[in-house]
Amino acid sequence: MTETMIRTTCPRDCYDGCGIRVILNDGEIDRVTGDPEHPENRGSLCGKCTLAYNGVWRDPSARLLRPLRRTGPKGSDAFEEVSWDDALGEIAARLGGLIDAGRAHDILTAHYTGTCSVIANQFPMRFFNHIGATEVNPDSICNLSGHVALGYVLGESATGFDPRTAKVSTCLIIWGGNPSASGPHVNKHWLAEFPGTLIVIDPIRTPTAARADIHLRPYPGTDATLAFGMMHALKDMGSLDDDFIARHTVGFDELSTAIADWTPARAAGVTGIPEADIIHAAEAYGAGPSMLFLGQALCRAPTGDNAFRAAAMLPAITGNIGKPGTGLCFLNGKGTTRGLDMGYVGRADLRADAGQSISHMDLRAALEETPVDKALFLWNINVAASNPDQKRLLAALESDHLFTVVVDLFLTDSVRRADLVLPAASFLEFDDLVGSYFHLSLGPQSKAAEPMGDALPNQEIFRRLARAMELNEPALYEDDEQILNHLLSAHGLTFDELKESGTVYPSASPVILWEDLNFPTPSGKIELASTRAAADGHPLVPSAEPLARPASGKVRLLTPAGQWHMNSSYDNEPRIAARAAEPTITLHPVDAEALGLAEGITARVHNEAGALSMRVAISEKTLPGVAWSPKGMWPGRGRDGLNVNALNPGLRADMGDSTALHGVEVTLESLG
Ligand SMILES: Nc1nc2c(c(=O)[nH]1)N[C@H]1C(S)=C(S)[C@@H](COP(=O)(O)OP(=O)(O)OC[C@H]3O[C@@H](n4cnc5c(=O)[nH]c(N)nc54)[C@H](O)[C@@H]3O)O[C@H]1N2
Ligand SMILES: Nc1nc2c(c(=O)[nH]1)N[C@H]1C(S)=C(S)[C@@H](COP(=O)(O)OP(=O)(O)OC[C@H]3O[C@@H](n4cnc5c(=O)[nH]c(N)nc54)[C@H](O)[C@@H]3O)O[C@H]1N2
Ligand SMILES: [Mo]
Repeated sequence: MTETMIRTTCPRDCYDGCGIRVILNDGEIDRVTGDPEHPENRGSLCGKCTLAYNGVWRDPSARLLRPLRRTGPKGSDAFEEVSWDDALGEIAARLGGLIDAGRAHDILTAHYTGTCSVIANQFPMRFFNHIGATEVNPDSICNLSGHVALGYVLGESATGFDPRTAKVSTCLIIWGGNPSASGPHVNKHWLAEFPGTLIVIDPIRTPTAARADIHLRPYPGTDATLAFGMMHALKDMGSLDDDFIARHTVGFDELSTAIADWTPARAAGVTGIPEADIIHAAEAYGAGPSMLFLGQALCRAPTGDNAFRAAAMLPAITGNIGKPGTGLCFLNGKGTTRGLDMGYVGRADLRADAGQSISHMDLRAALEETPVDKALFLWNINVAASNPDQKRLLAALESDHLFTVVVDLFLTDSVRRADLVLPAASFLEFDDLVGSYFHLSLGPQSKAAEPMGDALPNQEIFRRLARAMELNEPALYEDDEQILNHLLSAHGLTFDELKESGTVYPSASPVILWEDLNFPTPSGKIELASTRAAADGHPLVPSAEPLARPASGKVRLLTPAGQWHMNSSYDNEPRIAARAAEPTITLHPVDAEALGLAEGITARVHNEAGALSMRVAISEKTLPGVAWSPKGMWPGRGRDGLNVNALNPGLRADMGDSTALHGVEVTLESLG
């Protein structure tokens, strides 16, 4: 046997962007492992990807291999195999009918980050832009509120810090993020090597929080108050950078007035964090150079944007931006921080008009609204598992009036409710380009095997659909190689060269982002007070006001990323499903006692959106009044045919019509 190796990159929705080695025996994939030469994962892959990529992702009995047409009621799993020509012909006829009737906007497309490789993630939008479909705003299911909030403060949200500059930093705050699950190699290497004081702000004692020098545990929704308490302390201890404030910010006077009332003692009363810890954290951050890592959970609350804006004031008033070892990072965009022409891939300009867009918070209602004979096209997403108001959404997806097409690798709960199912090729089966949204790297996604069965990469599916619809726009047919080389030309690279080298850093030495301190805000400065926010109906400066605590008898339910899933992906990997066999809710001992709930019993967890039966676990890793149950289970595997999103009524954040799922409140009762 001859062993060969192909270098590729993990395209999951994860901070890491790991380097992968695919080991082949006589040309067949033998195993998928971490690349020892990759600077960030250094030879290992996380547990979940190791299991899935060497399990269900390469298991033909689990993968969708052929296009399928529904033959029984929606949700009954009655499908027959059909040819690509027949499947695409039927889809073309249905979509064409709506377009000819002047109803292109009744074709809804929802997609997100099932794969984050550039072409498979964006190219299909050329098709939907060209036909004038309604796009369900992708970020509204995840973090749109954070983008809007940072937009007011900095002018844009996808330029953070280069993690490589951490070497000279003396303090790092991770606020509302849990890399131990959401970026396992960021946690394992980058955080472990961080030279300064680590502060984690999270109600839950996650493994990342457990390794912190200072773990601040605010009651969820009180983060803005904490930020104000810290700003007050920074001012008291003389740690504000007056020169930086004068030259590079606007609105300090307004902010200063708001800070004056919020002594650390008062903030302690609201957040539940001891006053001394707030002062201690402010001291460490104020000493600097300091970094701020804004996790995505911080913006997922009914007052999340306000919290996001408030937290983003810290670097501005202490001058911790634009210098080595400083900055604030939400996400690093591939266009903003690596010069890739991302607009070229999805081509928003192919839209004849401004185009319609709705929020994921409104998807269920849009499907229920008349006219009900809409078309829904899902790709890179599993709305049946990930979206709010799950019970009603599943019912809406089962309507016979709706024409649904789903592109996926597996028979998910969304696929089970489709009229036509199109099998997608996996990342091991086609070439593409991957860029981490944390590290400033670019890696090749390299084809290591032929697509399984008749599966096709997303981009090829939409080229063929365009052909079936006889669309004339040449951009709908551009091939991958041309797109990849266009993108990489910014760095004088070809895709073949990238495949040869594996992951590269377009800039060999650490980059100081925002070094010129020119911000694309109306004032060109950091806007502590934002007239644009005010014009949009938001406060001029963020407010310290917390989100009200749940009424007595209720607890706040947090459902963040878990270690063994990737959103809902991997729940069909048997070795992962075995670890999360039962939906479990973790309560603080104080709540468990008050509610009369013992470890291991089943509780009915409910609110206005729905009800679930869940196993009770009891632990001090949560706070009193806070329940914890990571996302990820497929609803069809749950006892009630539902997962935690049955408990989310579709709460909205205070900006961007974006999800506020960490604002959910529930009541629990023992089922014995
Ligand atoms: N309760 C709760 N709900 C949440 C969240 C939470 O924290 N708590 N988080 C929210 C967030 S942040 C997000 S981003 C969303 C994510 O939610 P989704 O975007 O629904 O993510 P996944 O559940 O991973 O579904 C992605 C699907 O894409 C498929 N896929 C993978 N590769 C490909 C490919 O190449 N082509 C195609 N066509 N399909 C592919 C996978 O098999 C999978 O079924 O969930 C949101 N929902
Ligand atoms: N293993 C794994 N990795 C993933 C994902 C996954 O599902 N599984 N999902 C990916 C996606 S789509 C995303 S968007 C990212 C998200 O990853 P992160 O940015 O890490 O965000 P979350 O996992 O939602 O939540 C992180 C932490 O915020 C805390 N938190 C919740 N509410 C509050 C609050 O009000 N205040 C504060 N201070 N903290 C709060 C939670 O307890 C949790 O520990 O992860 C990505 N990586
Ligand atoms: Mo996300």
